[in-house]
Order: sequence, then structure tokens, then C-alpha cells
Amino acid sequence: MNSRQIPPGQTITTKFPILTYGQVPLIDTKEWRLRIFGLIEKESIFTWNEIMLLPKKSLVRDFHCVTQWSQLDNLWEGIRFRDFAKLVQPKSKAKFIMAHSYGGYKTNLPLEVLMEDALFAYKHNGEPLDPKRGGPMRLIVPSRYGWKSAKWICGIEFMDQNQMGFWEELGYHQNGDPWKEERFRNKYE
Ligand SMILES: Nc1nc2c(c(=O)[nH]1)N[C@H]1C(S)=C(S)[C@@H](COP(=O)(O)O)O[C@H]1N2
Ligand SMILES: [Mo]
Repeated sequence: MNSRQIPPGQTITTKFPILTYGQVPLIDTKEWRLRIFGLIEKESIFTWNEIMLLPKKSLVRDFHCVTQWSQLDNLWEGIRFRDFAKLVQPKSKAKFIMAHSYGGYKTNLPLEVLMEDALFAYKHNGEPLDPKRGGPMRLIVPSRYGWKSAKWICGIEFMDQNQMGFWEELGYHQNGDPWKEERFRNKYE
């Protein structure tokens, strides 16, 4: 028996689940770009070498997919969103972000959630992030369901109002906190 606390309705998996809508894009780090736009002081486009100049941070966290599997103790290495935000300076009006991915996937979150412990991750369990798992770079938002952790990240848009991403438009929750079981959006929200 594992006595570890996991969120309600979840089951621990020891497999290596991959959940992707559409095809896996293959992006060379030489071609990779991260576009920062919307309500920030300076719109900018980061190259791989530029983002790699920022401080690095390792994080061990459980990963919870809304389809009810949880994967324990993932070791991620990346750049903290918080450190990144210092550089791009969101305007005070910016309250939400849309994470954009290569391939067109997108997902929205309150800015303050990303400021907690979100990472731009490029390593998983000590290895460069596999393309299937979002390499070369993905977002990891440990406090939310997995769909908020956008793989193949290519853009962050800062917004004053919440807008819906891919799964959110299909009825999934705006916030997606697994401990509150925020799986689906209330019809009237
Ligand atoms: N770009 C993109 N990011 C994505 C997805 C996707 O389909 N496309 N799936 C999400 C979902 S539902 C989950 S649970 C996790 C799965 O991450 P994994 O494949 O590393 O297990 O990625 C999330 N990020
Ligand atoms: Mo998921």
C-alpha cells in the first residue's frame, strides 16, 4: 500500500503515460523560439541560448492528469516562470496568461498560479526532455492538472481577462486544481 496522499479520484501509475492531442512536433533547439507578448513592458522573442542564460532550478513534483492517473516524483529541471517574469515585466493589468504551443495547442491560467512554482522545463529525470513529453521545452505547472502543463511551449501571452484554451473551450475547468477536483467547468461559468 502506498500511503502517499494524492488528489481525490486519482490512481497512481508507474507507467510512462503520454497524452498528446495531435502529432508530436520535432523542434531543434536552434529553431526553437519563445514569443512573449500582450500586457508586458517589452514584447520579445527568446532564443534557446538566451533563455538558458537564466538561473536554473530543479523541482520534484507529482503529476496529475484529469483522466485520473498520477505519476509520482517527477524530477524537472528548468527556468522558473517567476525569474522569467522579472525580466519581461508583466504590466499590473496582466492577470491571466495563455500558454501557446507548437502545433496550436493552448491553455490558460491565472498569472499568480505560474508565479508560485511553474517552470519552463527542459530536463525530466535527469535527461533532456523527450519530444514526446514536450521537448525541447515545456511548461510545468505542478499545482494544476496536467493539461495546463503545455508541451512544446512557443509563446506566453499576458492578458487582463481570462480566455479559454483548447481543453477549456471543450468544457474543462479554467483553474484545474486537482485537490479541489476542478475537472470540468460549471455550465454557467
Ligand atoms: N502542446 C500540448 N501540451 C500538452 C498536451 C497536448 O496535447 N499538447 N496534453 C496535456 C495533457 S492532457 C497532459 S496530462 C500532459 C501530459 O504530459 P506527458 O505526455 O508528459 O505525460 O501534457 C499536457 N500538455
Ligand atoms: Mo491530461
